Amino acid sequence: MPHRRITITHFLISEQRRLNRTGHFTTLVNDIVTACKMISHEVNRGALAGNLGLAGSENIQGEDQKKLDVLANDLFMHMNTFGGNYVGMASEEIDDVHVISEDTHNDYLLLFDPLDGSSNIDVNIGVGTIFSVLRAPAGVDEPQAVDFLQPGVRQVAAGYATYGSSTMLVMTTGRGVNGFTLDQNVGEFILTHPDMRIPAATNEFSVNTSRSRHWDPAISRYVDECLAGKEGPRGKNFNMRWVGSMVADVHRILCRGGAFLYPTDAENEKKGGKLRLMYEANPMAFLVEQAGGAASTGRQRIMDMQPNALHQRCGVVLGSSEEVQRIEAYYRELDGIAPREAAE
Ligand code: AHM
Ligand code: MG
Repeated sequence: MPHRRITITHFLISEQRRLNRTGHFTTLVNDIVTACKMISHEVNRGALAGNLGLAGSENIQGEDQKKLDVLANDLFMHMNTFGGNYVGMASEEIDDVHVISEDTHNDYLLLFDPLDGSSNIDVNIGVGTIFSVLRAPAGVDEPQAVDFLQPGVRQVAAGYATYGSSTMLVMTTGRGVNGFTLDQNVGEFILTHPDMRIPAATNEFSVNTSRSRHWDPAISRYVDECLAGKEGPRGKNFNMRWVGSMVADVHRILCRGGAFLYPTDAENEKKGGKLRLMYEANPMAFLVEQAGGAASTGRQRIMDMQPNALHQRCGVVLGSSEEVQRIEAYYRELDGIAPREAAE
């Protein structure tokens, strides 16, 4: 019934009442929500607003920025500055931390990838925004990069907006994962996917197989076994999906399970991998774990990693817990480490 719908603001207020908290955090999330609505609008207008194509600049990682990368970054920074919730921000698209000097009640640090999956923008495939919120260390009002280098277990909130066939916002504050769909007519995110859960078992995996010649034997073994299907060691057929926008691939996994792999390999290991720990791996790991899944580099739980640089990259293996554990077991075997049961 339309009049019984729960908006994201109402959802946050009821959480706030239940946990006896102040409204501070609700205003913080509201600014993220508004920024995502504005980015959604710009992504939707696409070519009509002249938003497609290159911006003619490079980001810190030497990647060509798209016009929408730059626009989304500006929108996200602007919308989240005014509310006075943060002492600083860090973005995949900016070199250094952005200090917010306005004298307000700010306690938090915001990290984000303003437009994930940029290579899909110009071909009208789903893209998204990923965010992660950390508490600023006590007494810090002019944060340096080191203040952001907190392990993922310290995140107080994380989520993403996906600009796909509909716009959704999926988030966690450490008490499960909830998904909201943007009602474009009303301009509100409505709770449509309460308590999202990832099944422990799956028969779907997600990996860019064009990189298979660079993979570690542990990843090759896992994928080969999936491809062998019913006749192979897994004894069942697997399906494969790779959108090439992490937001879209992880969203599918939160909806129906699966394993997502972007491992370090022989070609990307000098950079540490492909995906960014602070803007992509940690927030997605928080969501996936909160939904009952697992998130690992293959050798270590992602959220336990001590970051050493703002734009650090890492290997990512996440999704249905049985698959992630299987891949971790293959890595242990490769590294000559005793299986977990025997080691503990
Ligand atoms: P981006 O943040 O520059 O868009 O890069 C991250 C994206 C992920 O969304 C996606 O999983 C991956 O890069 C795709 O990489 P590839 O093009 O190698 O398949
Ligand atoms: Mg990205």
